[in-house]
Amino acid sequence: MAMFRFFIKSKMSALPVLLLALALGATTRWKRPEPRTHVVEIRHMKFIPSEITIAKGDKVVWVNKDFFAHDVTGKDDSWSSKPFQQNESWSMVITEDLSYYCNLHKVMKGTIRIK
Ligand SMILES: [Cu+2]
Repeated sequence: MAMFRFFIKSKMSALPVLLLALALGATTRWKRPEPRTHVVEIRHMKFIPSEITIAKGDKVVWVNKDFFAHDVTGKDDSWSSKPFQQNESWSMVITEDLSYYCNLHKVMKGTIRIK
């Protein structure tokens, strides 16, 4: 009888442990995916693509494919890359919606949106 009672007891206490394990497993599975890297090419005086939508914390890499320097500057001038040359790149981790342009060629514009 004592054996039987022990069996019931241990069965009961296994349930919360099982639920906890399931909950932990679910938390791990549903946590944010790893940050991704997105490439924006600079080619023929354009940012390509000029508009992208990404996840918060993703990185954007601008790669200059023109024969001359460009930069990436925030629309409000609060941040800027240095000018970078052909086949050079510059990157930034994005945490908010941004509009930017090239301060060397002000017609060049781009937008990043957080989804
Ligand atoms: Cu430029």
